[in-house]
Amino acid sequence: MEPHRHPGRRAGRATVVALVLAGCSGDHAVLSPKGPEAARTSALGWGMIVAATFVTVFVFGLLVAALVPGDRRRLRGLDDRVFLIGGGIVLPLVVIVVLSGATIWSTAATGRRGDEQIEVIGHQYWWEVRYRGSRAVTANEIHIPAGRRVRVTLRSDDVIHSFWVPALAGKIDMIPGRTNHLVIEADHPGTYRGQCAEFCGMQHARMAFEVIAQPPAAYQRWLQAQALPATADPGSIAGQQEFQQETCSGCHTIRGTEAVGKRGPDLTHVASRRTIAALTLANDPRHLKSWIADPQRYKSGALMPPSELTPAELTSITDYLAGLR
Ligand code: HEC
Ligand SMILES: [Cu+2]
Repeated sequence: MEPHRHPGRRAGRATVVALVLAGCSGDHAVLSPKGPEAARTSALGWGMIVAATFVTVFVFGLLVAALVPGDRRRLRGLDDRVFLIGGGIVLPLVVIVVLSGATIWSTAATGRRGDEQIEVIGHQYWWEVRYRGSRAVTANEIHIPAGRRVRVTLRSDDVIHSFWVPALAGKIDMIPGRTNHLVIEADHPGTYRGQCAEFCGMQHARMAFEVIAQPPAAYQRWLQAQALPATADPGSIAGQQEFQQETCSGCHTIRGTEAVGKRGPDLTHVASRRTIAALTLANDPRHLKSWIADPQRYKSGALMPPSELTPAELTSITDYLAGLR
C-alpha cells in the first residue's frame, strides 16, 4: 500500500513523523515488499488470502443454495458420497496440504545462508548490532549492502522481542537463551523502518530501528569507519574525562577510551547515527543534550537514569559525544 497517494494522510503523517522523529524515518511499509525475502512472504500471504476467499465464498454459496427456496432435484441426483468424501475430506485435505506446504517451504527459506552476517541483540527498548568479521557495533541502525543476502542472527539479552522489518523480510521472535536466524535483503539502496513486534515492556512502542541499505562499496567504507576506535576532537578532552568519571562509562562503551560499560548502546560513533534512543529523537546536539539531561522525559521507563550533571558537565559531555562521528 502506498499511503503517499493520499494527500490528506500524507500531510497528517508528515506532521506526526516530524514531531516524533524530527523528519527522519524510513517507511514502515507492511504491504510493499522491497526485496526477494519480503516478496516471498508477501506472495504467501496473498496466496492464503485468495485461497481462503475462494473457500469462504464456496461454503457460503452452498449455504445460501440450501436456504433459498427452489427446485433442487438435480442436486439430489448427486451421490451423497461425492459431497461427504469429496467436499468433507478430499477438498479440505488438498487445501491444507497446499497451504502448509507453501508455508513450510517459505519458512525454511528464511533460514538459508547469506553473503553477509550481522548479529542483532534485543535489549529492553533498543537494538545492538554487530557485524561479523568487524569490530563495528551500532545501535538501532542496521547497515546492509543493497542486493546482497544478509543473514541476521537474533538473540535477546532480557525478555522476548521480535524483529520486524516488513519491507525486507518476515517477522521472527528474539527469545532469551535461543538463537534465531532470518535473511533480509533489499533490492535497492534505501532506508527501511523496523519495529519490535512483541510487547516487551513499557517502552516497547519506542523500540524501533532503521535498516539502511547502501551500495556495496559505500557499505564497506561505512563499516571500516565504524570499526575504528573513537576519535574525539582535541577540544573535547574534558568531556571525555567527565564521561569516564561519571556513571556513563558504567553502562556505555566508547572504544579507545576507558568506558567499557555494556548495559547501554555503544557510543563509539554515536554522532554518525540518525536517531537517539531507537528512533525516539533526531540525533542533533540539542536533542542529545536534553536526552542526556533527562532520558525519562522522552522515554519514561527506559533503562537509563536521569543524570546529575552540572550544566557545565552536561555541555562538555554533549560536545564530546556530538563529535564522535
Ligand atoms: C544504568 C545504565 C546507564 C547509565 C548510567 C547511562 N546510560 Fe545512557 N543509555 C542507557 C540505555 C539502556 C540506553 C538506551 C535507552 C533506550 O533507547 O531505551 C542509553 C542511551 C544513551 C544514548 C543514546 C544512544 C543511542 O544510540 O540511542 C546516549 C547518547 C547516552 N545513553 C548517553 C549517556 C550519558 C552521557 C550518560 C552519563 C551521563 C549515560 N548515558 C548514562 C544506559 C545508561
Ligand atoms: Cu522489544
